[in-house]
Amino acid sequence: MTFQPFSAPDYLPRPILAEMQLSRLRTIVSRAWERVPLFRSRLEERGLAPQHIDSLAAISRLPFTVKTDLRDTYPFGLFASPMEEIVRLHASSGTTGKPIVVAYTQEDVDVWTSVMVRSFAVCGLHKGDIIQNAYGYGLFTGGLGAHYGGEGLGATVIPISGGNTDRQIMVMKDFGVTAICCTPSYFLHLVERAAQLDVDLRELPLRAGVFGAEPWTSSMRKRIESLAGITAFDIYGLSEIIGPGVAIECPCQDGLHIFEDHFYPEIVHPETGEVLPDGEEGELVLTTLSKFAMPMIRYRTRDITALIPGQCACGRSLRRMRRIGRRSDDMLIIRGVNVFPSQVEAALLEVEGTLPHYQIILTRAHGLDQMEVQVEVTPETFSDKIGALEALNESIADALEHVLGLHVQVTLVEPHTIQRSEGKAKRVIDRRSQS
Ligand code: DLL
Repeated sequence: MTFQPFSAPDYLPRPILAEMQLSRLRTIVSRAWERVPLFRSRLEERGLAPQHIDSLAAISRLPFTVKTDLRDTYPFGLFASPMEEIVRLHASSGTTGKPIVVAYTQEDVDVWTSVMVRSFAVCGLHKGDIIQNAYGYGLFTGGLGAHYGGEGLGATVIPISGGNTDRQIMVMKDFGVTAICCTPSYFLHLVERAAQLDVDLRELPLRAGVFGAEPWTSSMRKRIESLAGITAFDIYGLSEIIGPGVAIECPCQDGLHIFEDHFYPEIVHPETGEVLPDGEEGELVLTTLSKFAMPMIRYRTRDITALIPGQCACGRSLRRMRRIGRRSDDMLIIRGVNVFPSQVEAALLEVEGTLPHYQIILTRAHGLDQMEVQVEVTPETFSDKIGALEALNESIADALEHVLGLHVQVTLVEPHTIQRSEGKAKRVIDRRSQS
């Protein structure tokens, strides 16, 4: 593989990288202090000011930022740039009906593009590659993030977005696609559909997949790689930090390299918040070192991982994290869409004739996550005519689709059929690993 100049920061000697991180950290803390009232007041409560950040270790004195901070300041309360300097907004689902909103200046979009370019380069992609971008375009960061990265690399990008699997397969075949980006579960679905259509992906020029936005396992990777004859790379990111491009797997497939020149990682104990040493599993906390429009300081991702000690065999100096297997909160990721059980509850409360007893059942069919919502109806409704029940079913499905942005199967059940719990209700039954 030829060395790409834009990949140079991947190989910075650690002391130089640390110097760069500290100088960027100081700038970003000062910026947040000057421009984000919530951050300033939290610092003041602790008797801290930007000048106290005199070493990288001092970061652990700074307060955490959590998802509810974004919700509580919805939509623009954490912005550190005036709207005239903001060139892009994205959004992702929160725990209530309102999404969380994230902002980018032109410089931020350029940083995002550069980390995506570097991510693709790590996966061995280059000018001349034809990238089928099947991440959703829109408020979700996957589509545009991968799009700009692919173009920035000089590759040819096909902005096909998600869905319409038969067309995806036709395009992949007819356009000579060499790399694809989408969620791993969607790709597995695509592989299975291709088999039904008698298309053998192993005979196509496709050689790499850049998969992320949801947890997946190494057994899923093996399956994908052998069925499609490709190398499958794990890409990680989140809207609050930038989108995809926070970390990427290299061909050693032994953890994801974090772009530490832009994102400073820590692992903390999910309950106590205490910083844990390398190798220990905990919650990933990220600080953006270069984002202007919306600096995120010590953001609690809720993603559980560990920083891997030692250097990678690929020679990059960037530290690695283990792939994300789970989250510490209850956020579900269904076909790449973030879903919170509380959103389902909120939607059901709006529909008359239902009881607040429901259960979410997750299964996997043909590689795709399926979500069924079982809802108890009131005894009055249950004794109604079939037509009335059908109408109710439809209005629940519509309400859920409106809130979640996802079509789910709704099953109405008799009162008292859903098991009650003495403690917390078990809202989610996840059978995905059994299917
Ligand atoms: O999912 C950004 C993204 C797009 C990443 C495309 C990779 C590819 P959000 O919608 O804000 O952003 O969701 C972020 O998704 O906190 C993780 O829980 C989960 N997630 C993202 N990538 C991975 C991954 C995008 N590779 C949330 N493995 C994160 C496991 C992932 N979970």
